[in-house]
Amino acid sequence: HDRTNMLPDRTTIVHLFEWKWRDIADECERFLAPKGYGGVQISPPSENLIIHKDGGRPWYERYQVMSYKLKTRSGDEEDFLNMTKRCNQVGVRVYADVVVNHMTGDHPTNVGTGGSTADFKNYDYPAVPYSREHFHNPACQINDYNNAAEVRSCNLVGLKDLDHSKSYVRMKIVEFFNKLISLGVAGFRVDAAKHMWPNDLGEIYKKLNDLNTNFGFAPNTRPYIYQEVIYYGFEAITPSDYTSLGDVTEFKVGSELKSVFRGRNALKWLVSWGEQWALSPSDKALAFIDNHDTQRDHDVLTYKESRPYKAAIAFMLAHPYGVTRVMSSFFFDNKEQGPPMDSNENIVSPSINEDDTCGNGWACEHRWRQIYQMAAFRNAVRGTDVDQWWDNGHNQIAFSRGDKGFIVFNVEGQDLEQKLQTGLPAGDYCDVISGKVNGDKCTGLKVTVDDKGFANIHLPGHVEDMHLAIHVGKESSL
Ligand code: QV4
Ligand code: CA
Repeated sequence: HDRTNMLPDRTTIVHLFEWKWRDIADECERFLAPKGYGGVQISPPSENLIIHKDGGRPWYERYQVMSYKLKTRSGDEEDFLNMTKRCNQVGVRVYADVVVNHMTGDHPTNVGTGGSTADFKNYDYPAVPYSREHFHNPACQINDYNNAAEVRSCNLVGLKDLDHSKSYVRMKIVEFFNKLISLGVAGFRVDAAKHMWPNDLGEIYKKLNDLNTNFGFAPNTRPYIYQEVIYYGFEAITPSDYTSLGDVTEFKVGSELKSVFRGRNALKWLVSWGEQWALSPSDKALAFIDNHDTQRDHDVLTYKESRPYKAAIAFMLAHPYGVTRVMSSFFFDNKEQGPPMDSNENIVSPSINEDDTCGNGWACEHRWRQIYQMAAFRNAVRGTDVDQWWDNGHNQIAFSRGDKGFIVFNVEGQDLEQKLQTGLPAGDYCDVISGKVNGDKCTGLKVTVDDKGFANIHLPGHVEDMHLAIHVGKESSL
């Protein structure tokens, strides 16, 4: 077992953004486990403020906390337990998004998804309970990200900022985390970690229970903690302030690979991908291409730009750097738009199409063949290093992962036509990007590796995907 608490042959977390707990349970059984995904990051399970805007329910209401009751539009505590039981049963771990830096902002209505109310002007949240003394006082707003104290002790976009130096506040948060541990989670995504003092977080983490052995965890297993610390350089607070406490989200993975796969930075430079690109240490990093914030607010690759997006995800999953997370979205035009809902404002479940994709407004990137088969690639090559690096000096590269897998990218208009050393045992392999092994038939490109490990690779410049990938376990001569 590694620090993530995933099964030893699994590697990748899917963020099922705004999914309902019952749907996640179904998805663990029918798709995530069979395809080899290792975990799922869920939306915040704590009761949130109901917000109506432009006739809808903006997704961000879930980041305005009314109480630590487990009642949201994703489900209640019974649904939560149903999810953790069924997901863990099939070996898929659950990571909860925990929002504990703050409660809500000021708002004209004050009812939560669990029926709790609050008096915002008086900082009164009776369902926790929290009152004025539990928040930073006097209140201030974050304006200057070069001022660490302001970033940590003032309000983030008007959200009332908890004072974690208070032992009572820490205790309430520890109770909340331990409740989730008792219900079978494997770890936490700590929202807005940058806005909390590392020492206070350390005190909280120390008091967390070991994971619940009733859900298949070994005795003495610690929760996997990855902390949201946005950093692109040039700020007072750095991810390294938090790496002694747990992992950190590495936002530069998405920003750097965006430039590369849009053709604005040569692929050959990826030979030194990792810490040499000023990324956090690999054994402390949660790597991802986009998340629910950056897909709305930043110029990153998303499902909307699918060709380079799939290639960037493939590179991330093929490379040993970090713990990897894949985003799974609902379609949106307006950045505040919440998940698909019915006339009673209940979230609508994704429907599942014949070809594995989703309907009802869900993008389900994790179900795209080019993505889920790369999660399986990562599982197959785990424990190996990057080897057999090849590049054409520009935007065509290839590398192996030991003798387990081999991947090629062509981000140039020109065709790639090369005899390359794959590092793989001789055989006929089925490209997991252009197709898949169906019975004993390969529906995509076939790549024949000779007994010296060489293969003739032909990757045209303008085909559907800019990459191809083969790995052991996916051989097929038909
Ligand atoms: C508004 C004004 C403020 C004003 C305030 C007064 O903009 O200037 O002070 O009213 O009350 C929503 C609105 C925001 C509004 C705020 C308070 O968008 O306009 O402020 O509510 O009512 C999500 C959204 C936010 C949203 C928030 C709460 O992204 O827009 O704010 O939820 O609903 C930094 C942080 C990083 C953070 C990132 C977004 O370092 O930690 O910003 N990322 C995480 C989550 C993110 C979430 C939060 C943190 C907050 O990933 O989704 O914010 O929990 O980079
Ligand atoms: Ca804070």
